[in-house]
Amino acid sequence: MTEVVLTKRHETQSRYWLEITLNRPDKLNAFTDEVFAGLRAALTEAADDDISAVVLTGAGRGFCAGQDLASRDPRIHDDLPDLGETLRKNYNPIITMIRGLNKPVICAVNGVAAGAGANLVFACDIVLAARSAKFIQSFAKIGLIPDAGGTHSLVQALGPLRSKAWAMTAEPLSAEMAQGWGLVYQCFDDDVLMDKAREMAAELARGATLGLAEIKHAMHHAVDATMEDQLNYEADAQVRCGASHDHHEGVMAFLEKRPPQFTGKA
Ligand code: T3D
Repeated sequence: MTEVVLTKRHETQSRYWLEITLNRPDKLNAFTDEVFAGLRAALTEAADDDISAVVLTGAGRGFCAGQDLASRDPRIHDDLPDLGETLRKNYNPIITMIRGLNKPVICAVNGVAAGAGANLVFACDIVLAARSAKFIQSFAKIGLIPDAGGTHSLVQALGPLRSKAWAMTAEPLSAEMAQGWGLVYQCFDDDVLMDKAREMAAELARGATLGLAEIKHAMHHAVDATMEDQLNYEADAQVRCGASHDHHEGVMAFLEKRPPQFTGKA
C-alpha cells in the first residue's frame, strides 16, 4: 500500500533536517485516519534531537484539502460523527506537536490548501508558497467553523474583521494575496518552490537551533502576554540562549571574522 505520509532525512554539514510529504495526491492530500497516523509518526520523528529543521509539503497539485469528506458521507454513515472527538483526537494533537517542536517548521505550500489543510499551514513557523497555491477557509461551505487552530492563528495574523470576512465568505485567496495579508512569508514560481524550501531548511538546520526554538516559543508566548510579562519572558529566554555553545560560537565567529560552526546544542 502507498504510504500516505513520507519522510526523508537530509544532511547538511553533519546536521539533519526532515522533509515530510503528505502523499494522497489524487485526493489533494485530504486527511484520513491513515494520514493523521502518518503525520503524527512523522512529527514524532521530527522531534528527534538530531533533526534541526522540518519542511512540510504535499505531493501532486495540492497541499491539503482538509478533512476527507468521503469519510463523512451521510449516505454511508448513519450516525452523526462526533466532530469534537475527531478534533481532539486528530487535529489538535497535530497542531500542538508542530507548535511545540523545538526547531523551525517550514511549510512549502505547493498547491491548494483548504479547510484544516489551510490551518495546518498557519500552524507552521515559516510559510513559503508556490505562486499557483491558494488558500480557502472552506468550512462555511459545509456549515462548520474554522478548526485546526484557525480561529486563533487567523485572528492573530489578520485581526477579527478580516478573519471573519474570509471565513464567512470562504473565498479562495491567492498566494500573492496571502503574502500581502501576512499569511505567507515568500512566494516562488512553482518550479523553484521546493529548491527554495530545501535551501532554507538546510540553512536553518546549520543554525543555532536552541536560539531558533527560543525565538519560536517567545513569539507564541507574546500572543497572550502583556509587555511586562513578555519583557520578563525575554530575559529568562536570553539567559538560556546566552549560556549556549552557539551564542559563544556566534560571538567568537563575528570577532574572528569567520563563519560560525553551530552545533545546535545548549
Ligand atoms: O469532519 C471533521 O472531522 C471536522 C473537521 C473538519 C476539517 C475540515 O477540513 S472541513 C473542510 C473540508 N474540506 C473541504 O471542504 C474542501 C473540499 N474540496 C474542495 O473544495 C476542492 O476540492 C478544492 C477547492 C480544494 C480543490 O478544487 P479542484 O477543482 O482543484 O479539485 P477537485 O476536482 O475538487 O478535487 C480533486 C480530487 O480530490 C477529487 O477527487 P476525484 O473526483 O478526482 O476522485 C475530489 O473529490 C478530491 N477531494 C478534494 N478535496 C477533498 C477530496 N476528497 C475528499 N475530501 C476532500 N476534502
